[in-house]
Amino acid sequence: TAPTIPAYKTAFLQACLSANVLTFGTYTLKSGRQSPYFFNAGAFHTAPLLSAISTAYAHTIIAFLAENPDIPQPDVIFGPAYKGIPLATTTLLALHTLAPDSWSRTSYTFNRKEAKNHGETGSLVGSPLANKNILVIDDVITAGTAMRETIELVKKEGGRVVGFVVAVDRGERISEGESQSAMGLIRREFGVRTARIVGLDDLIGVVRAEGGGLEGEAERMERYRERWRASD
Ligand code: OMP
Repeated sequence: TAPTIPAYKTAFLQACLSANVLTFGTYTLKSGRQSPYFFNAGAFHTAPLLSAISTAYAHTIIAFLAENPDIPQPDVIFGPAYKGIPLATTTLLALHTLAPDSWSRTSYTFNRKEAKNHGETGSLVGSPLANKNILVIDDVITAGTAMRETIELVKKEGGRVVGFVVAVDRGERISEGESQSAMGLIRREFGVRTARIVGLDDLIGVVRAEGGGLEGEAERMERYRERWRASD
């Protein structure tokens, strides 16, 4: 029998397609790669879409902590600016709705892109991170540059990164000459456990299932996957 896909994951994938969160064309990525698809977390800007993505993060986080019982309960959900800001705040609310007893003392935090030097100062909004257990959430991981900056920022503020959860793991090699994935690098180099709502295989699956003129897009995604697929 085929493994059952959890309802939250199906709802998330459907939302990606119906709201044009997942788009097709020729995109130049932050890493300079040319991709036939793009995942834009900024397109989750209505209440039903925010609900779909935050519920999916919350279920993914709860399963991740259940599978890794030695990970301490996070004190803070950290979402890097800008796209991580609504993701961290709504995910914290969704966690609290699903399991209020476990999440009523957890905070959210995000960084400012520009440090502020009047009023309350500093580069963070939300809970301080010093000596806290921090669960980082981010939208997409490709070559891992954004992830590295975020982990370094949390460490600089004195926080302990206890997990890293992304909505979309593109499953790509960190560079042309390397076979490991950016998520693999987080686990090995930083010793941080990781989880994802979906990977590229899930995205291709939903595009294939949609049929209706998206066959060409699915094929281009499959060719891209062959070109950039990481070993783990
Ligand atoms: P890396 O820093 O190479 O891992 O790229 C991840 C970042 O690229 C994300 O945080 C996004 O800002 C952006 N991005 C997307 O938003 N969606 C994509 O599908 C691909 C990228 C990207 O540029 O790789």
